[in-house]
Amino acid sequence: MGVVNVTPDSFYDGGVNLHPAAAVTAAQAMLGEGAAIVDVGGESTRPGSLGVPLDEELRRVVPVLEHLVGEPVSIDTSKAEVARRALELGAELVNDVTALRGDPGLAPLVAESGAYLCLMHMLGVPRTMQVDPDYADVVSDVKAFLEERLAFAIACGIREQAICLDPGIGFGKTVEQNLALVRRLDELVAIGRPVLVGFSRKSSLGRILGDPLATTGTAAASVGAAVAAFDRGATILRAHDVREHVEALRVARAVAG
Ligand code: HH2
Repeated sequence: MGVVNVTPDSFYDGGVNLHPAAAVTAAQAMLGEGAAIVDVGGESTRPGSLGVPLDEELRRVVPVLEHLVGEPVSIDTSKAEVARRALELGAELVNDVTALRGDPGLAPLVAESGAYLCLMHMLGVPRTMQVDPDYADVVSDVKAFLEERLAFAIACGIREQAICLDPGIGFGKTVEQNLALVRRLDELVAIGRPVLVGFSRKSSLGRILGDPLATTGTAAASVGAAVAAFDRGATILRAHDVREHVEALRVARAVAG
């Protein structure tokens, strides 16, 4: 899954794809490099972010989606109205970092449209989520949350077969908590739905490599995390550097047989 942030302030690619033409070119390049789908987002959810109003999010993503009609697209939003416009324009998957806790209009929309859905774990809200995140056991807590959200989505009429789950790397987690979620990913895979992991460029990678104040990580570090997640059962890897991830994952898959 290639990442296309149509934002001025995303933690890694903020501003790069704010112009619709740049975002479309980036998305097409990612698909050409082997991404199975591109995840288009108009709101940063980086630590400390405040969110954007509906009209601004629509203004950012709709022109991009209009140019990607016919391509495999995911919409990274927690707003039902943004998802509705994206689905009208052919998006196949709704990637909701609030796991249906944000906008009450989102679940019925996804149910009615038959779209795919990603349910992600986040502790708290982006503005404060990195302030001393605390769990009894991070993996068990995330697993219980994802099981509850999966049951909720199914109760809302969303097809179980259309749902994937995501531990939400960096969303209210320390470096060690992020690592534990990948190390013990098999416990989340055991829920029985495909697992998506998005470690790409996140600050934990830079911190593991020795910079305690890092806000991002290198492409090589991202690939290392993606391959580790793949080895433990992740089947969707959300990545900014698509070519590098596709090449590494092809080899990892060949080794796995
Ligand atoms: N991470 C980000 C955004 N959306 N969605 C899922 N399902 N999983 C993730 O790990 C995930 C996500 C944050 O990364 P990015 O989009 O690059 O940054 P920003 O939120 O600053 O735009």
